[in-house]
Amino acid sequence: MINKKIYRIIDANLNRTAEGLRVIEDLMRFAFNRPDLSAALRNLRHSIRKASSSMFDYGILSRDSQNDPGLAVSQASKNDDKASIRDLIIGNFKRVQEGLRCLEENSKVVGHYTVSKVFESGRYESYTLEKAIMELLISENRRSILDTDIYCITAHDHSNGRSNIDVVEKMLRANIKLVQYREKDKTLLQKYRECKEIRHMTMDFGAKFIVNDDIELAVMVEADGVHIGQDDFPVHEVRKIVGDSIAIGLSTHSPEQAVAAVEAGVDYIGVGPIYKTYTKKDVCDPVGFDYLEYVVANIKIPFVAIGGIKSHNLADVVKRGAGCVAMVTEIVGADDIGKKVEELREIINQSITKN
Ligand code: 3NM
Repeated sequence: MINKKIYRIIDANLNRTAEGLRVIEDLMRFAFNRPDLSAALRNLRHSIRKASSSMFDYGILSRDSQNDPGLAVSQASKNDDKASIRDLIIGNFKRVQEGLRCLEENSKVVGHYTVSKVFESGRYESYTLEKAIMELLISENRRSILDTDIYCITAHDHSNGRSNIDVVEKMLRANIKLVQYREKDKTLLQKYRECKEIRHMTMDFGAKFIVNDDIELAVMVEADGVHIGQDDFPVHEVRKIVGDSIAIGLSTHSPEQAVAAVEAGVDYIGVGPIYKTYTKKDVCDPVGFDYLEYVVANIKIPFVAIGGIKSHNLADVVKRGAGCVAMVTEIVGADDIGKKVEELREIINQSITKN
């Protein structure tokens, strides 16, 4: 006689496992554009279906969905509320792993010992996939640092006598969501103190904070990112110090440097100088639109256009595909930073719609 109670559990967990895998599989396929991970999840789903085919009929015949007390419990509970894609992925991996464990244990009871081993190896495979996908999410989160229109950078010398703190506060009040601290001529202690304060301010306003050049300072003040140049330490060494959650940005000035930056694993690149700039010492001649257009067409990681960008030429840069634009003097040197940001945003919005 078949053990209906156990087969009912097997049926429920086959569905739980396959459905959980399908949710993550579709996210990898449609939201993350990762056919490799989507295929790995699909293969796992199929291998479980195939291995369990001999139990499938008994499982369905033992099903009694109408009288499953689990539905009423689930409908009445908010434990499965998902606030983000990350929650969705974590929740569904747990569902898959719990499902596979139930399958593994229960299939032994009904004499399917060999099949139980397939469920066990599937569970281990799901742990590996979970790790790969969590790494992907962490890297996507770092890259999302440029998901904004204007990237503001400090420069005390160009701020009309105002302090960096004063300038940053005005930026944040203008709804700027990304600020880089860049100061070449201050002591480490001065920089540390200013960065500490700016970190608190950016947190309060829900903005991201990047520290220029100084890797240790970025770690100390728990910045969201560090921005380095071509002559700074190699990216893999910087990664060792900043860990997995801090984004690394790198200034680039040519297609070769862009390709190398992607290979080195940076999270975003600076593309410039688009126009002549006097703000950065020792920077190369303007790279113009050729390099910007190359990046738009060929580089798959986020980028920010920089160098000599002002109200009068901003539209040309945006129309050529720059989704995020960095400006130093145009913003820190403005008499009214709030008004300047508003004006720049209007230009950006008009240029995007006219694209
Ligand atoms: N990096 P402004 S150009 C900090 O091309 C910086 O990598 C550049 O200042 C690069 O907006 C630059 O005042 C200075 O021209 C940009």
